[in-house]
Amino acid sequence: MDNTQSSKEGSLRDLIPINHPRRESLLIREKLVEALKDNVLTPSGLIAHGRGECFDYLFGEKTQDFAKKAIEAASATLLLAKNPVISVNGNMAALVPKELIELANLINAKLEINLFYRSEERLKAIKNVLIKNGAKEVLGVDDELTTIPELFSERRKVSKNGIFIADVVLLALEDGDRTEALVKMNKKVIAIDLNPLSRTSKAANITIVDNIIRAIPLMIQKVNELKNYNTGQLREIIENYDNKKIILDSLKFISGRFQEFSLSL
Ligand code: PTJ
Repeated sequence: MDNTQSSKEGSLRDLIPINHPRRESLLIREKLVEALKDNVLTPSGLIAHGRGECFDYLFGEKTQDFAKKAIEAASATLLLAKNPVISVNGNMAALVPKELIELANLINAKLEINLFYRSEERLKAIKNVLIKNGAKEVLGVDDELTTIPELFSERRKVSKNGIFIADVVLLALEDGDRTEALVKMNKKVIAIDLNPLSRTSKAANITIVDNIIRAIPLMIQKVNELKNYNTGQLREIIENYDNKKIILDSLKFISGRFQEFSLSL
């Protein structure tokens, strides 16, 4: 790509009118397009985002109660974890790099890059983004790797000191197989996924049906609120949490939205 072309594309953001009703959403798309040019995002990451946008539209682009409850249980789980790991992929690094690092610092979690479309180029680009945003250590790139049993995608490659020994793994925009494999390895999986029907959402121990753009900052807020709770109080939050009910609530919300739309016609 020559310089003229890239500077022309760089100004696409300026084409979005300030008062456009979908401005925020369009600016997020531009962020992803930039990340694609920098090799942080894989082309399929754009498609995955589009699927997410569709669900987010149904949720009114707001964090609904079922997500707030999951965020509370997730925050309590992360605070009680001995070896928490935040698994980072291209979309997460493109959209919430600073917030991921802030959350990792708060809960003393490791950051590990784990990609479906794994390549040396992307690993380096994503690591650079995390380091630029303040990460001290990023696993999954230059450290010793091992493999998750019974998993055949590139996501099977995990850090020996990270996901492999983690007791709690926070992940997002996942394809399902790895979540199922991690749960089989007795790890607690917290998944952020706007699609409550996905295999990831079904397999995770805690499913946050929300956009990572809102969910990660809300988790930072919640962890700050819960960090003074004692172990008993945190355990109580987790014991009272029912993931199946949360997913059902999100499905009920979607059907309610369809009814609302049809009544408004
Ligand atoms: O690991 P990488 O970077 O090589 O990229 C892998 C992708 C993201 C391409 C891969 O995991 C993939 O194809 O994902 P899927 O199967 O499309 O699943 C992505 C899920 O994330 C879908 O259920 C979307 O609804 C959901 N999603 C998309 N954008 C967001 C989201 N969930 C939360 N926040 C979002 N912003």
